[in-house]
Amino acid sequence: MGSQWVWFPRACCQDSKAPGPDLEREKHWAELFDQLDLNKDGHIDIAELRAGLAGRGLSKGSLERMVKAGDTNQDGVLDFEEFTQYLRTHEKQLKIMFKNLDRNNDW
Ligand SMILES: [Ca+2]
Ligand SMILES: [Ca+2]
Repeated sequence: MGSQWVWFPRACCQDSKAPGPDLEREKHWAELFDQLDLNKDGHIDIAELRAGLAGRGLSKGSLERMVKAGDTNQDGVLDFEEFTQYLRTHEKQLKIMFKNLDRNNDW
């Protein structure tokens, strides 16, 4: 085995958007979305966000800002597209938050 290298296509691994980790991440996001979408209608509204993130020290105002920032089609709720888009752009600050969620709630 040792000397047998597998050469991945350049697009796979050199790209900043390697499919592997990205898929992993999206899977994780899908789980998060599912957890937050309490009534399973495919959208996350402020009430669900508040329920899901209750006790995380987030004010109603900051949740509203979160939804507003992510709600690109302005229908007042986040669909999965908007949710992942929001996570993508705010990943760094959200990572801390979701890390806490993981630890405390076994997400
Ligand atoms: Ca919902
Ligand atoms: Ca929306």
